[in-house]
Amino acid sequence: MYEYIETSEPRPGVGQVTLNRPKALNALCTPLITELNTALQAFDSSPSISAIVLTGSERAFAAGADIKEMAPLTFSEAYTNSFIESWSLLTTTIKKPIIAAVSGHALGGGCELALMCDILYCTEKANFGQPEIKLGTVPGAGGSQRLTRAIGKARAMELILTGKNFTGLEAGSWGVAARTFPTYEELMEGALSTAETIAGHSKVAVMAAKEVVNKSQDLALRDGVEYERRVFHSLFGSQDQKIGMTAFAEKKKAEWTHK
Ligand code: CO8
Repeated sequence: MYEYIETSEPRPGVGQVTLNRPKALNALCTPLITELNTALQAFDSSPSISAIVLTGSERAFAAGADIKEMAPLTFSEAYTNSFIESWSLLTTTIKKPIIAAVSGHALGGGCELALMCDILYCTEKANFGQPEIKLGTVPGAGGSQRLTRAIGKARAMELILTGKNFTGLEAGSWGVAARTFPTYEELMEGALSTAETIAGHSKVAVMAAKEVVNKSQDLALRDGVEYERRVFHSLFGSQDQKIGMTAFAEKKKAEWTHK
């Protein structure tokens, strides 16, 4: 069905998208991004899926946007065709949480794709970086903004101006990665098991939780707290809030209706 990605449902409630363009180290050509968006939208609207894992191979999560595709692009082509705008679907439209499981190279657009996800897990040896400066350009899919928010201006400026890479261990110690793992197998087990834990909760509450946490990146604190309270109030209208709190009071396991 797909040429550049694979999809599967490896655990109950969990959808997995695996970037699969091994000859180009999962370089993110436009058809790959189109397939990725289609797969993410399918999982987002599937009633049986509650959480998504996005991964690549052991060798490469993604080695960046496709340099060979970009090399001949002109300004007017990029501008009039809104080049890379479709990448932002992951951050604007998808309501279910996405866990990036990063092993190997996550460079340029690959690093940016991982940073767009809601939780980032990686191997200790993962190879992150924004090397665009070495290609005569700058990050174009949010790297200068998301990396800077994640690790602070001093480190982000140094990395983006030098084009130097950073390791998975550094990503963990700087707070880019929520967890790091010694091996690829442990990484995948960790990502799938976290996704399964999330999928065991009320889908309505999970989607609302993703929404409010992400708002903290866009809104001032006072507006964000107000936004959170509105969403919190609105969840009193869900069946799952009644089910969850009643089950606690009755010392029973909550049986979610996801409504
Ligand atoms: N684009 C296209 N092809 C690539 C890319 C890429 N980003 N990365 C690797 N490949 C290809 C290589 O050309 C090679 O193909 P071939 O066998 O036909 O020569 C194949 O993948 C294997 O690569 P290498 O032989 O180079 O493998 P190595 O193990 O020696 O090196 C590296 C691995 C270090 C990852 C190396 O391939 C490399 O430096 N790649 C480029 C990394 C990079 O600069 N990435 C940033 C790209 S710019 C970017 O992402 C801007 C984002 C802007 C927003 C998004 C816009 C869409």
